[in-house]
Amino acid sequence: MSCRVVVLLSGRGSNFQAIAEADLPIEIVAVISNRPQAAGLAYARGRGLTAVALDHTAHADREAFDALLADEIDRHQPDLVVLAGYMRILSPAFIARYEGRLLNIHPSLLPMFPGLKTHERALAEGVKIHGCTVHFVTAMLDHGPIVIQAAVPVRADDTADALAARVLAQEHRIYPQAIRWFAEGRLVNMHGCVNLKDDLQSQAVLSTGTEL
Ligand code: NHR
Ligand code: GAR
Repeated sequence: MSCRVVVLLSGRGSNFQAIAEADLPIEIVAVISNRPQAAGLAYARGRGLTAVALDHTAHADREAFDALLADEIDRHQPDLVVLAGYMRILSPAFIARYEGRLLNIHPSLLPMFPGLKTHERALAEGVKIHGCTVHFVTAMLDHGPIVIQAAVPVRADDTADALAARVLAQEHRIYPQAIRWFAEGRLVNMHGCVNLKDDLQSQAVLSTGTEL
């Protein structure tokens, strides 16, 4: 029985595309966007997937919109909900309903740079390493348990766009990996930290303290 996945997005959908094109043991049962014009929805339709637009601008209050969103998600009975460039903060009631089966990809090495404009802020701080993080979503914005991260160098002449593109290539690598682990039942949450079940290599690394 394969893992039923609902994807939430707001825009371009390149992370969704990377997930859809990876050979994963999942079934994408619906793609939902809060923006009707999102390119990610058109891509979903082109692949013959169920694509749903739920326009948040038609709903004044966040809780009411999130309740409609949850009703739509639940129609598809997902095992996992993935945020792939979903740009709306989710209310606590929504998070409580999906906690433990809700993943996000964030374009920074959390806990550095939670929130928006991460690449601009990384350049402004002069960090030499930047990257991306897949984490379980909790009510505390961008602070849920971390599943996997990837790092990229920051170059002296970088622009936010150049840096974003370097990070994005890594997002497209680590998000499918994290979803594979989830689908295989290999992610174990230990006191707010995620471990990988039966990961002999990292256990060996932990026991010797040597780097990979
Ligand atoms: N919701 C909760 N409760 N917790 C998280 O960790 C969440 C979340 C919703 C989305 C993705 C996130 C990111 O990876 C995410 C994580 C949007 C905003 C934001 O400020 C912040 C973080 C994230 C996504 N959104 C504005 C808002 O008022 C709208 C901005 C816009 O529409 O462009 O919701 O960074
Ligand atoms: C990605 O870089 C993702 O990490 C980021 O938005 C981009 C979406 O691109 N997410 C956030 O900033 C969440 N606040 P995509 O639509 O092409 O996947």
